[in-house]
Amino acid sequence: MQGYRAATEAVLASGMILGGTGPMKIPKAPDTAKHGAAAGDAGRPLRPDWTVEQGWETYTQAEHASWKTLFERQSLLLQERASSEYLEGMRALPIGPEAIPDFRILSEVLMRHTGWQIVAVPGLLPDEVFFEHLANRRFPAGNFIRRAEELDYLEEPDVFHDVFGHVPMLMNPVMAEFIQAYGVGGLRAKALGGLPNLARVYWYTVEFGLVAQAGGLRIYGAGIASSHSESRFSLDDPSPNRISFDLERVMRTGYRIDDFQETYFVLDRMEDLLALDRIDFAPLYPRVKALPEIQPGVLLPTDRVFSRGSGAYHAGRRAR
Ligand code: HBI
Ligand code: FE
Repeated sequence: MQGYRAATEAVLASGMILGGTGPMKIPKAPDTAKHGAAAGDAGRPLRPDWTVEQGWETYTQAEHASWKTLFERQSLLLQERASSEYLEGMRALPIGPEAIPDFRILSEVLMRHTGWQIVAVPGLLPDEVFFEHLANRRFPAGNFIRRAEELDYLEEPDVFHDVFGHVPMLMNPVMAEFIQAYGVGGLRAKALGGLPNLARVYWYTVEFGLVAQAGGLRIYGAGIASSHSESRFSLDDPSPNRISFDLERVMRTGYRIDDFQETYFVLDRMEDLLALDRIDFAPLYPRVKALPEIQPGVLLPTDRVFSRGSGAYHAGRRAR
């Protein structure tokens, strides 16, 4: 995931669309899009919404084999670690080890359950293009799969991250609602200069969220669910903090783009995300900007702590 985080941050930091007031310019495909030249789509001109054909028929046996390896080792881990909503979504979907799923078939099932579709994209999208899709219940999924030599390293969100990580949660009505609201809110946040703060909410929920369930803490974030190492680290390692989700606290908290998170935010129940849809974020942006930023590893006296981290992992990384 490291590279994916860096790439996401690069899109955010590039400013190519942030703060622009003129007519919407569609930026050139980032250079990294060459990694997204999947399944026979290389060189095809981008559509204005950046979608491409998935090109399902042109995946190679080796690509399906990478999917199978990733699927099998991750399914095993998630049996005991993923939230009930994730596992339920996965059970109801035509996703298995045999082959990379066909987005047309996934979309049919998703559409019936929560009104979402999957559209194929070559890699990271500019924020406004990404938000526009989400606001219309289209989830952009990378159509390429990471190289077999790099099963643990990700330049950009690929089909395994997007489909294995995100799609099961899109079967959940709460998540279905929340991600659409994020798309709408994202378009607004840009105009208000609040995108960096709003992006933290997405990061610490949709990508790296934990939820408290009967058996203990469970994973619902796609960045964790699709990562072999982080699905263990986030739950089992003594190093990270695990604290209760609090909106303004999260909006003030930086995140790691290059490594495991130092702090994970825990929901008491998935339904708590729905409260965020009803909040007007506009007055929150100036308020959280006026308060000090919180470093990713720091605990506050006001935090409700599930587990206080030792910090050993990141301290070790800093010492090197
Ligand atoms: N594009 N394809 C894709 N996937 C993402 O998760 C993504 C993106 N573009 C921008 C982005 N994420 C984030 O920077 C926003 O959520 C802020
Ligand atoms: Fe993601």
